[in-house]
Amino acid sequence: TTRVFSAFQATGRLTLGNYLGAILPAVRLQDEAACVYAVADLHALTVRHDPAVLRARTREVAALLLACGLDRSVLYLQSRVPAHTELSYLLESTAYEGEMRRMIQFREKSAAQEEVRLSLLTYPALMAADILLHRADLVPVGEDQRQHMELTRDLALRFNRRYGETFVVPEAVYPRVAARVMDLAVPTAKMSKSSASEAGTVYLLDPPADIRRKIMRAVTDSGNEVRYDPAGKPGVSNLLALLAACSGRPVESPVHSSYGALKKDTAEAVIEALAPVRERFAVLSADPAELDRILAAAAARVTEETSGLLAAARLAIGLA
Ligand code: AQP
Repeated sequence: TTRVFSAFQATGRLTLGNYLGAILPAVRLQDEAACVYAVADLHALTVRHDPAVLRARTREVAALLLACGLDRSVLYLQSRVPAHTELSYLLESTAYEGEMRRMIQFREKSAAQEEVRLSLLTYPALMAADILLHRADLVPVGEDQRQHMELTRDLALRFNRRYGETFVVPEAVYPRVAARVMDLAVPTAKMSKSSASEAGTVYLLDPPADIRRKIMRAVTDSGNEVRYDPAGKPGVSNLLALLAACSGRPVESPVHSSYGALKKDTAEAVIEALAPVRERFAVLSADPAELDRILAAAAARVTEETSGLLAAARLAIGLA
């Protein structure tokens, strides 16, 4: 059977970008493959954080992923399986410093901070460890992870070549539409959890009125023609992609006579897509003990199922 893995950082509240770029594709893959998903709480330590907030966000992200429909997969917390950090070290010892410094995400995030944590630089090694630990064939991710996915494949190939066949070389799967959801207020920047622009970011738990307001105020382009053209019309194209992804219809169908009509349709489609998520999240939040039970059982299972791969990697690299 095909094996699927992906992870979601607990750096903030999950956004519509996370949902369309990775969560929805991950939900769909459950029908055809063995799926394992993680809340990447260790990755959340790569930028400034507040311990109490991280703990709360981690649980929120886990409950939200279940509410989104990832309830037919193994869902666990990354930090509960120490194999991730151990394998990450072996991959840090496979990767080169220059490779890490070239990563766009590192360059962008480090430029925006005064104190850059060392873990932000080594982030791609941990991400590669997450994926390779599970011998994943497929990794549903958004476009922003393309460079990290290529590095993951490079590290797997390099390790296999040097030390013997150990890792499965994974393939990324990007969604056909909405692989890169843009910020509604700044349509040339990706919508992001840790973005300063709350007005441009739709969070999965936003009440319908907030979603409607954010989309109705979305920055559009000059002119008035509704046409899918990401380079020339980033704002309008972003709305068309959101509408298509949320309604399951092709981009540019139906045809819209004005930006206003497009915004209205998009807002309603997004609200409708997220309504069941909000409802299921409310039910799950009422029973925190059940969430603990699910996460603990999953971590135990993952620890057991990944011990063989970790042992093989240790042996291959020369640890006695
Ligand atoms: N704007 C986006 N459009 C499409 N997909 C997206 N993803 C993130 N933003 C978009 C995808 O969501 C998955 C989980 O992302 P992550 O938690 O690993 O963090 P990220 O990629 O760094 O995304 P964020 O939301 O911008 O988080 P922060 O602000 O913490 O960096 C990934 O598959 C990602 O591609």
